Amino acid sequence: MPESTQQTPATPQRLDALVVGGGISGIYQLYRLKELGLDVRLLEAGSGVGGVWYWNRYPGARFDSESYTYGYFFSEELLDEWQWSEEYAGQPETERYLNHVVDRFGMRDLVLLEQRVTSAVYDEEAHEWTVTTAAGDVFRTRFLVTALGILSAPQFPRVPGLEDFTGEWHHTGLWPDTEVDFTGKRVAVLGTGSSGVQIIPFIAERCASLAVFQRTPNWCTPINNSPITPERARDIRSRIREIYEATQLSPSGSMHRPMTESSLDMDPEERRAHFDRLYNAPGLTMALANFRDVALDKSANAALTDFLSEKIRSRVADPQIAERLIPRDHGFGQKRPPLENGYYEVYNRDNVTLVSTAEETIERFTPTGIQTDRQHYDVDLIVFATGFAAVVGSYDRIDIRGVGGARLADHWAAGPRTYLGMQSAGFPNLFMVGGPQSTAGNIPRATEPQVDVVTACIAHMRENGLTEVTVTEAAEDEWIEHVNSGIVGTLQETAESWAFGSNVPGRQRVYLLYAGGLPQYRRKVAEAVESGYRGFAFSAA
Ligand code: NA7
Repeated sequence: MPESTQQTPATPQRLDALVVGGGISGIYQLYRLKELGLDVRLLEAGSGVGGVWYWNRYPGARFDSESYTYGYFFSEELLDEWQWSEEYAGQPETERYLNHVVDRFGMRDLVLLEQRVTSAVYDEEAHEWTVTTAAGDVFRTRFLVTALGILSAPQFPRVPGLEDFTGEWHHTGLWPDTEVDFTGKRVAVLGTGSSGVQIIPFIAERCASLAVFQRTPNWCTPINNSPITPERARDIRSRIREIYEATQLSPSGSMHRPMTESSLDMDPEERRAHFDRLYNAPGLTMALANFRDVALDKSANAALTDFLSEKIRSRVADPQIAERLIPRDHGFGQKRPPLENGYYEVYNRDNVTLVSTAEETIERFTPTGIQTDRQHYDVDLIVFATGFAAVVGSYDRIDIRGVGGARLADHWAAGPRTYLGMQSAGFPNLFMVGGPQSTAGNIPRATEPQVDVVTACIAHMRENGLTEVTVTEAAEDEWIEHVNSGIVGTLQETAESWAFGSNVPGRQRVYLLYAGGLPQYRRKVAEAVESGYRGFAFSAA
């Protein structure tokens, strides 16, 4: 008999729940559902766990949040045994931590690697999702939880010719597991967001020459990182519950809270001294523990950007280069400010050139480098630090179909529609953690309440013999109105940033996150749950 050319469909693996995404939120969700006694698996596209901390393994990648506020808080034993080596730990340490957690809590066998989900289709009769991966595996699950990450769909410039380039190229968000050698090479970096600002000093010290292609400068402030001594580690451990409580009161889920005083009421000298203290303080203090009016009032913001412009001028020797590094299109905090370590001094080196793509347009990549409308840059290696199709980009990569075969992409055509950032109408039993219209900031603290609610909701359904949970369009409308009310009138609203999808050509400008802060978000979620899952509709088969 001739061999059949038809592929035998894979026999679906049946599960109670499936988590998609093996980053910090997905791992926590897996832990909680396993604890609940569910037959659960986690699918991860990478060949290791870690999410952002797996994919972004470029040199210089590190936390912007304090290490000890980023980790998990669900186990006293874990808190006892894990000590972070630095206030802002580097990527390798975070990846080790997440692997440690997976092993420590017996989750390794529940994680299926190199399983990129391509489609998820809801079966209305069975109240189950059919999930298919690029590897051809098929899963049937009652509950589907997506923990895809808000910055996980890498974005490349829409410039032709990359396939002709004969050198090496890498995206910071797809960095290889093997060492990239910059020694003696002519390198180009495109992009000066958080990733570019972290990797550029590392490359500059090693390469023969570096051309940094900057589209828009950012307001970068020093990270002021330091090692955590054993004494400091003991102190942190003794205060860890207090630290956790502080994260719950902070809008960003961090150690920081904005000051209520007005900066404009201050004497200019006093205000300057205050900004100087923040500049020399660690991490995102400048962004998150500043006067509240800096985020709301143009003149308050201008006082700060004047201060920061002077800092840039004092650190960059060539006045013309310094001026190019000063942002003109946005104030401080309107876009996520990168943290830096020696970034501005890079431009004092003889082997570094700053190319402003506002003045000099990139026309194409060539076999030997980058052609602008002014000249050709001969390079051996190109680094794309060009960011991500944020928040919804990772959902766009999966064909998600709900009731009646409706596509999630169509439901979200005019911008994401969710209730509490956790469910979309017409997509029952599908939960999102760290999805659109939910808080960002310190991600594990932001997604923790969502994971806890998903877990509680599933437990509630199992206890009561319920097979389906969904939300209404009215609940979505209410949430969207609430989301918009948190961003309207802020200075953030007027800047072009990935939080509005502005970095993706052709994408409708709509706010993708939740600006109301973590305490308010937690309150909203708690209110919904305590009032009997208001906004959710349950049914039993
Ligand atoms: P970001 O912050 O989105 O930065 C991407 C950078 O790449 C930014 O400077 C962009 O300029 C630049 N970019 C994008 N497209 C181009 C083209 N076509 N040409 C030149 N430059 C370009 O991503 P990161 O990875 O740095 O950081 C992501 C988040 O990680 C960050 O917000 C923190 O939360 C941690 P633009 O400003 O769009 O003009």
